[in-house]
Amino acid sequence: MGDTIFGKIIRREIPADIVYEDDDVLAFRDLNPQAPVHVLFIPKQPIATLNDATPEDAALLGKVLLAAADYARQEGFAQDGYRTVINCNTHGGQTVYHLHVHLLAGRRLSWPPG
Ligand code: DGP
Repeated sequence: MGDTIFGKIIRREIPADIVYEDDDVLAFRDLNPQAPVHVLFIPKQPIATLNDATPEDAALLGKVLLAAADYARQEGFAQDGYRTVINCNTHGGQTVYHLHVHLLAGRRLSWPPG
């Protein structure tokens, strides 16, 4: 599994605005925010894309999603709502090949995406 910029963030080799961490999950603010709140939730154990996830990763992926939902509740925007996105490969717009969940909030988001 190739290392990515997110591996460097996990290992504190490069800085990031970390907002949540537990044994399995790390969350930090996106460098290029697309909404007033834009946080990336990642498994510390890297999975390149959603295509690479296996049934053994089910609990880990669940933890990543639940961490995002907990964060939304704690930050007070769960009721207004938010969007979670996992981009996969080229057509999905994935640029960092360490699976991550985008959590976008703080404004009404348009749908469908472009
Ligand atoms: P995606 O396009 O789905 O692969 O999203 C990758 C996101 O990662 C993109 O929104 C920008 C963000 N990003 C890339 N490099 C860095 C970095 O070094 N630090 C932080 N905080 N975010 C980054």
